[in-house]
Amino acid sequence: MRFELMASMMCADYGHLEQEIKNLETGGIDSFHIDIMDGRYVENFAMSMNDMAYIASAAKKPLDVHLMIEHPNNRIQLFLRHLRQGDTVYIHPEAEYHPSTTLQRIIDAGMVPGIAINPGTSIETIREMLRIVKKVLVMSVNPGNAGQMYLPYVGEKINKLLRLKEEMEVQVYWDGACSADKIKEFAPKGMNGFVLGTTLLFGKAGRTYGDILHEIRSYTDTLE
Ligand code: S6P
Ligand code: MG
Repeated sequence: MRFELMASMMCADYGHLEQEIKNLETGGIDSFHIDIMDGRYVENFAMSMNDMAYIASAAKKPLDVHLMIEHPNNRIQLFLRHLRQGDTVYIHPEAEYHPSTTLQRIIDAGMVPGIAINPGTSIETIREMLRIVKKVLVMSVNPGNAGQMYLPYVGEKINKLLRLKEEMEVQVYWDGACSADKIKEFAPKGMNGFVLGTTLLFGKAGRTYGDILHEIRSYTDTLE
């Protein structure tokens, strides 16, 4: 069963960022998840443009850029110019007056357009946008921090979205507190990928990224 694994780079060791990128790529990561925050849409400042630009220059695998910023349309070109064709950019629709305009700019620049939806955002409010985007990043924690608790009411929403994914031609990704149980439960239902942070991937002393990623991929081996 094929699903993508993305590394949440706000959880990486910034003292050895180049080595972290190499180790993740050697270990088999599929892409680098970049959490951009502005201290307004979310209270935190995690990563910013220079972090993203550095990772874009050092990584061979694609970037998966999660913009947690107000009015991304005002700043989108600043971000897009550092990215490569095929990288993904997610916006939060409630952070923009006209999200479809912003999504069109992402498409015009050759990037893959996505929306990130908060735990409290219902499918009904973003349903039309599913026709425009290729990917939906479902937040199972409120945006702003790594290391939070999974919010259980999100599970039913993900099930609903997975039932719509063929009709709407979207891919569905998990972001927040991603654990082994969640991958075992949702990968077989058609989830396309999972963002891995402190819960499963980072800060696991004595284990290589390769070992961890190999183990995660084996969760669904018996279900092939
Ligand atoms: C949260 C952010 C996420 C986190 C990820 C970390 O604002 O969008 O991408 O970095 O959730 O994973 P974990 O396992 O520490 O929750
Ligand atoms: Mg994220």
